[in-house]
Amino acid sequence: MSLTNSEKSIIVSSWDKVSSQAEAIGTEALERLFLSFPQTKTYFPHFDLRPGSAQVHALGAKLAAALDDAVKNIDNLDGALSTLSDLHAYKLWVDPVNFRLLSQCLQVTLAGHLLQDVTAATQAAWDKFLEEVSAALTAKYR
Ligand code: HNI
Repeated sequence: MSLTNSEKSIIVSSWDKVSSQAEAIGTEALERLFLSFPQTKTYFPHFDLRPGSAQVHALGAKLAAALDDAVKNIDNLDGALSTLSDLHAYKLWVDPVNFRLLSQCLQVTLAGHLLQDVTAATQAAWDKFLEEVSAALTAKYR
């Protein structure tokens, strides 16, 4: 189901509050992913996955930049994420179930940065937004 205008404005305003910490958010979310769901590490045999890894930090920064771009193009997620969608489907072959796991880690991480700005409505909007982002990134599998 697509995002309502009110959900879109919640995403834009809450991201605005933490976007200066975007790199840290991306990195922390990946660290949580590898710690909580170790099976996801199989996609990164070529990475140093230890805490504090420069490679994880670099990918976290790219992940955050992609999210920033998605927030800025919230009305055209498919278009904004098309290149990344090709990458994940045709080159990386990431199983779509993993997107749900990363979305959960991103939500916990975001909550740790938004703190008192997290309401039930914020949480629900991010859950839906990340589902839409994941759908755009996995659309090419079908
Ligand atoms: Ni993902 C590379 C964004 C989910 C495994 N991924 C990227 C890059 C971005 C990115 C940006 C860097 C592309 C480049 O260098 O041009 N990935 C995203 C986003 C999501 C996501 C926005 C979901 C919200 N990726 C996942 C998931 C997995 C995943 C769920 C697997 C568990 N991604 C990868 C791998 C790479 C990658 C593997 C390549 C890393 C490398 O540098 O070799």
